[in-house]
This record gives sequence, structure tokens and C-alpha cells, in this order.
Amino acid sequence: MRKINLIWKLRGAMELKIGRAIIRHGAEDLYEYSDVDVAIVGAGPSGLTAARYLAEKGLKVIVLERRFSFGGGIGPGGNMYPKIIVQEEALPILRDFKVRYKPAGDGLYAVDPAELIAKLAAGAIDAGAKILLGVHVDDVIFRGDPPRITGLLWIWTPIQMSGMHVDPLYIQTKAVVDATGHDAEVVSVAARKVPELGIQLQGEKSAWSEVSEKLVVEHTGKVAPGLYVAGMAVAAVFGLPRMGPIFGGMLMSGKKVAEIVAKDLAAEV
Ligand code: 48H
Ligand code: FE2
Repeated sequence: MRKINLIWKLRGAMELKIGRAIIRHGAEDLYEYSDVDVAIVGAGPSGLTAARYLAEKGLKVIVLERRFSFGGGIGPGGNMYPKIIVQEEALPILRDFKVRYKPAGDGLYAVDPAELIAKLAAGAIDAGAKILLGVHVDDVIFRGDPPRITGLLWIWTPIQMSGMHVDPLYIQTKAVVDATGHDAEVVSVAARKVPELGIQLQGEKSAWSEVSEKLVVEHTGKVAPGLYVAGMAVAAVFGLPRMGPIFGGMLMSGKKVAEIVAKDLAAEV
């Protein structure tokens, strides 16, 4: 008799409410963001910058990040010295995000990595972008002749890390931005699995900071219909030199890809 009473008392316990709130609202978000205007893969400097400027234009934006944190390569600064260096041309972007900077001589400015991560992410979120953490993007969807990238496939990162095969879920999108950094993971998958797109990855070249910073921004943009590239991934796709620990080019590339994607999508309406 006493046992039955205890079970009745437990019904509707706080734990049940917490669990159900997580399942309902988590699933609601996944449902809502399974169909977007722009899917950005990677929440590093270029991806977060792109997210803010795209969301600000009223587009529905999701950022898919493999880790359970954002910032990509910002956190480690330069070989773990806690400073991020940017050049003068990128200062307007820092000002947009209200990131503080100190002159470091020679047209360079020093920024605190934690502040940069926090404010880039807050800027993207406040502009309306959704950041989904712990998701690994491992495939693309394409349709049509000529082919166009129309979606992505994702699984939870811990599942991907476990090595167990679990079938992924989809996100439908009008544009994908590969902001995955050095490995250009989305463009690599598209090049390998959709040869019709005719993408040839050139592979990143050795460091030449001032040349790379310019070329990365210059080459930022469309790789194939529906597929765009920003940040360090641009060097991998177009065979450009790396720049080492200077981040202005990443921010400018993120802003540029946002402008290009927004313009292309507006022209398609
Ligand atoms: C989900 C993924 C996947 C995937 C990767 O590396 P990042 O910081 O990328 P960028 O391009 O914004 O910035 C590059 C910069 O950090 C850098 O490395 C520089 C300037 N290097 C110069 C040099 O010479 O070395 O961020 C990419 C993000 C990371 O957070 C990854 O976890 C994430 O993308 N990511 N997320 N699915 N398949 N692949
Ligand atoms: Fe790097």
C-alpha cells in the first residue's frame, strides 16, 4: 500500500517536467530550423560574422557547429598567446560588434579572444541567427540539372565520434556557406560526391600573411550553385597561402559572403 502511494506522489515530479520541456522545445527548434534560407557550417570567426550580417537582412539563418562551443580558431589566439591580431581594414566590423581593440603598431590591432568569441556570437544571435551546437555536417543534398546544393545532412557530434553508423537528418536550405576552416569540409564532400559540380579543391599553401589576407577575401563567394565558401576554407578551395594568426581576413570574408549570398537570394525571388 505504501509503495503505491509513493508512485502516485512521484507522478508529475519536477524531473518529468524538466525532461518533457527539453524534449518538446528542443524538438520544436530542430523542426523549425530544418528549413532555412541559409545554413552556415562552422561557428568560427567567418561563420559567426556571416551569420550576423545575413540575419540582419531578415534571412532565416542557422549555424551548425560541431563543437559544444563557438569561436573556432579564435580561442587559442596565436599559438595560445591570448591575443587576436586584426588589421585596420577590419576595424569597422569590430565596431559593428562592439569589440574593443588596442593599437599594436604597424596598422595592427590587438583584441581579447574571449571578448571576440562572445561578441561575435552575441551579434549573430541578437541579429536573429540560430546557432546549433554539437552537430556534425557530413553530406550535402543536390537536385536539378545543372545540379544545385539544396540541403545538408547532420548527426550529433558524439555519435560521429563514437564511430557508430547512425543515419543523419536533413536541413533544407537555399544556400550553404562552408565556414569550416582549414579542411573546407562541406566543399570537399560536394567535390567528392557530386562530380557534376566540377569542383576541384586546390589545397592550402604555405604562409604569406599579407597576400593571403587579400586573396582570401577576394576569392570568398560562390563555389557552385547554392554553395558558398568563407574564411580559411577559401584557401583550401582555391589553393591560396595561409596567413597565420591574423584574423581580419576571416571577419571580412564572413561579411563579404553575407553580402554575396543575400544578393544572390534576392535576385532569385
Ligand atoms: C560542423 C564543423 C565541421 C563540420 C568544421 O576553423 P575556424 O575558426 O574557421 P574560420 O575560417 O572562420 O577561421 C579560421 C581561423 O580560425 C584560422 O584557423 C586561421 C586564421 N588560421 C590561419 C593559419 O594560417 O592557420 O572555425 C571553423 C568551425 C570550427 O568551430 C569547427 O568545429 C567547425 O567549423 N566545423 N562544424 N560540421 N563538418 N567542420
Ligand atoms: Fe589556422
